[in-house]
Amino acid sequence: NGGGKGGRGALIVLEGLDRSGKSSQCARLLSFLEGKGCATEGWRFPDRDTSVGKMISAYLANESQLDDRTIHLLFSANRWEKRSLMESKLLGGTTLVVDRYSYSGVAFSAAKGLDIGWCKAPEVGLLAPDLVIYLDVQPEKAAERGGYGGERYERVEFQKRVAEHYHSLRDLTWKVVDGSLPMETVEEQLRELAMNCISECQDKHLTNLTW
Ligand code: 2DT
Ligand code: MG
Repeated sequence: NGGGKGGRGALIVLEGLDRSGKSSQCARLLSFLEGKGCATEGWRFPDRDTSVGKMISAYLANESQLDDRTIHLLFSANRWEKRSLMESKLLGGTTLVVDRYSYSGVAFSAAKGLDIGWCKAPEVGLLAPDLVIYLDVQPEKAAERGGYGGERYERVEFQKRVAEHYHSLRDLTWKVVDGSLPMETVEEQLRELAMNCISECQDKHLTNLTW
């Protein structure tokens, strides 16, 4: 692993609006860390491969309709079903670079008008990230980036409300990176944040989200 001391891996989460560059930056960070000889895996939520994930994917594609609270709990269940694997990977020394996590869960559902405390409740007890990188891009700018893919939530007015909720979730583990900077500049900042995090968390215990 990163520091070669046999410590645990880091849980690194990337968050941001749709088209903020998360997926591209996750891929770049992953290959950088692999190149450094660091045991790393790229994960994403929703994980559309599980049976819960397939229900979520159908909902996002507008192929099914679900009550707002029901879909919220499915997104959360999709993280819970991966929790034990996540824990064993991290304890085994593998760093996970995760594209979206509980913050997406809360920000997107709260943007629909659900109570934020209610949205946070099912996330309590999931593993707490060591580092959350928020790729900050104006909703209008994100929308200009080659447009959206046509899934549910991909509308600029909705994304503006999501951005406000993301803002209210920021805490000490968050690093806000200006996602409107050139890709290479963003990439460089992420590398440094990730490397620091990996070496710092080796001797730290894993903790749970408390909220
Ligand atoms: P992707 O475009 O990244 O596949 O996300 N979402 C995501 C939620 O509403 N709740 C969640 O818990 C998560 C992880 C964000 C698909 C959409 O799903 C939203 C965008
Ligand atoms: Mg999307």
